This record gives sequence, structure tokens and C-alpha cells, in this order.
Amino acid sequence: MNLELFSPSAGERDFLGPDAFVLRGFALPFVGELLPAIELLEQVSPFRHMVTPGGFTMSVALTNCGTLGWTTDRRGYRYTTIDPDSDQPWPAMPAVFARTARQAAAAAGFDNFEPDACLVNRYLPGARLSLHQDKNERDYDAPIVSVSLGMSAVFLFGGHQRSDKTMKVPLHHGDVAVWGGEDRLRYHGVMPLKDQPHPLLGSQRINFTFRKAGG
Ligand code: MD3
Ligand code: FE
Repeated sequence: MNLELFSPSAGERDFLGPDAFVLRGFALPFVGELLPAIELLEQVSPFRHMVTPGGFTMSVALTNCGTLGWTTDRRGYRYTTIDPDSDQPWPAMPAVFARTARQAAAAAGFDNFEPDACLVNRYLPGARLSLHQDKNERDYDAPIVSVSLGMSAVFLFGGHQRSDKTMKVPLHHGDVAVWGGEDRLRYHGVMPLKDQPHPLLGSQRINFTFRKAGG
């Protein structure tokens, strides 16, 4: 199976903004270790569809690992140390997750990235993420690192206002996005996922976003 086929631009680097980069195929060497780690994670804290404060059920299913996990319900968005479904702490961040995030951050010029939160999103065909900013973290100085696996998605990269024009950026299996600095608070989202099954993951896309959420 030729995985490069699904990461046509492995090794390239796209500049989305002064402090926003896509490192094409950066996670490919880690995939063999990342996938079993996801399977263990979802046995303890399964993917679930959360409800937004506005009362909408998210089409993206999510889980978390690390000290802090991102959650939403009718009361709002927040980070918690406890998985509200299991009433247990979120699973620890697997070493391979932390290593991938740290190396990608360093490759993009953000040294010593120590994420305390990893939000894992699962997209099935049709799932989307509407334009939003990531602003529930305490420290906007740390970058965010995101790893895409499985089916390709079209990422929408906007500006500092919701109404700003967006740029469409394809994200493929193994791509890693890193954004910080002046790009940290840009609006972004994901277009409805097309069903183009991936040889390893089938009809799904998994995205991890690593953040420094606490103090
Ligand atoms: C933001 N996840 O969970 S991360 C999220 O693919 C989230 O699941 C998306 O947004 C996902 O909050 C997208 C990818 C990304 C890449 C580059 C960015 C987000 C970015 C550049 C600037 C701001
Ligand atoms: Fe986001």
C-alpha cells in the first residue's frame, strides 16, 4: 500500500500566515504508534457527540487525553480534568502524542512545547466544524499543533474577524499544522467531510489538537 499517495506533498511546508504552518506528512513516521494509542484511548474515554451552549449536537465526535480535556454542554465551553462521561480523569497523554507535538512545534520554530491537553476529533462523512476561534486556553503564547490522519479534509483558514475572507487548505493523512503568535486567534473551521475512504482508516478522519490549556 503506497501511503505517499495519500500525502502527495510529504516533506513540503506551507505558510498560511506569519506564524502558521502546515508541515506536510510530518506525522507519517509516527502513524504506526499513533493508531494503537488512539485505540487504547477510545476504550477508556470513547468518542462522543457533545452539545454546544446554543443547543446543537456537534457532528464531530470527540474525546481527550492529557491533564485537561475540552468539553462543551449547555452551560458553555471549558477545560476539565474529569471526563464527564466516565467521571474519571481523562487518560494520560501517550508519550508518542507528546513527542509528535513537540517535534512538530520545534520544526515550526516553537521550542519546548509542552501541551497539557489533547483534543481528539473524529469526523465521519458529512461532519464539519463551523468557523470558530480557539480561545478557551489560558495562555495564548503557546502554539497549537494539529495532526490529521485518515481521510483528507478541506480546512478553512480565516482572519481575526468571523466575516474575514477564508482560504481553503487541504489537509491530508500525516499533515501537521502549527499555529501561534499573531495567527493564534484566527478563525478557522473544516468543510463537510467527503467520503473518500482512506486505506488505513476507512471512512473517517481523526484530528488531534495539542494545546497548552492551563497555567
Ligand atoms: C487554527 N480542529 O478542534 S485544527 C478544533 O481539523 C479544530 O479538527 C480542526 O479547529 C480539525 O478546535 C482544525 C487545524 C488548524 C490548522 C491551522 C490553523 C487550525 C488552525 C491555523 C490557525 C488557526
Ligand atoms: Fe479550532
